[in-house]
Amino acid sequence: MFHFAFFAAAMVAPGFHAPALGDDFGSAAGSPVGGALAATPASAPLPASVAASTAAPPPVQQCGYEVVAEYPHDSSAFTQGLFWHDGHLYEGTGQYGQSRLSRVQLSSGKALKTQPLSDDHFGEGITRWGDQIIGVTWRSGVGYRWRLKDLKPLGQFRYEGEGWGITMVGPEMALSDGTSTLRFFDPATMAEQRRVTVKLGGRPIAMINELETIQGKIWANVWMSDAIIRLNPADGAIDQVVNFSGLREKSGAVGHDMVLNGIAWDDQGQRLFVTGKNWSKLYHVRVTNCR
Ligand SMILES: [Ca+2]
Repeated sequence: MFHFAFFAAAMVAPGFHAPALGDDFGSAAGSPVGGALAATPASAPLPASVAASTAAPPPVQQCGYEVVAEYPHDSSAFTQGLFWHDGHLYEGTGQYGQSRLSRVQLSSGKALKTQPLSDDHFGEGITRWGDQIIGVTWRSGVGYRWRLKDLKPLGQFRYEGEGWGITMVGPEMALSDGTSTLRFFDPATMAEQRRVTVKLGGRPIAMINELETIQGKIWANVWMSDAIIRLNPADGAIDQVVNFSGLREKSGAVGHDMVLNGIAWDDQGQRLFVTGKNWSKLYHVRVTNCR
């Protein structure tokens, strides 16, 4: 039977204060979703016209994980953005007065170079666009551009609403803002191009947080949960959920804010890295047992 028990566990986490998430996941965990998916084999043959007109939600794979390797992670880093480029991790962190962008050495977890944000900006997601790094902030409506090679600040831009996670998907920059909506921008002008609603079995899923583009799909943390979802950037439909239950405990994280957040993909080495806010470990993980 299709179930999302680990979402329920996240909903009752100490300090949890986001009933909207519970509503969404409560719906997703109910039998209508499971029944619909269980009754729809992945290979169900549908005429193209029917498939297009009904827009049935895709089957959703559930997966586990295994740890391939663990590395040190700066436990003062309130991880909000993470990506891999050319042999190094890049990390953006939050908290007022402590937000920064860093180039990080994988083996030591040490910052090789750091650039602070303004004290009145709460840092959020970061992504690479060519020879720039773009970053957003939580509630100030201000984004940053830095030069990739030396993290030199290149300027700022403005956007509407909150900033949570960002990732480049082809020529577009996807932005999450804590709702179920992903907005897509032209990274040159920051003009909004389009929006999608992230959905699981046809139901919106909110609290979409840190993002990563892997082989054309968007992977995302879901705030206050141990789940990482994979979705189609064209329509927002989730087609895979990876349950990272146990990793937070393994890392030694105990605070209620110290949740799984931060996904980086090393395309050349085909390595997936995950960590969490103020965790002392960063993990190279492999997704396993999908069903
Ligand atoms: Ca990322």
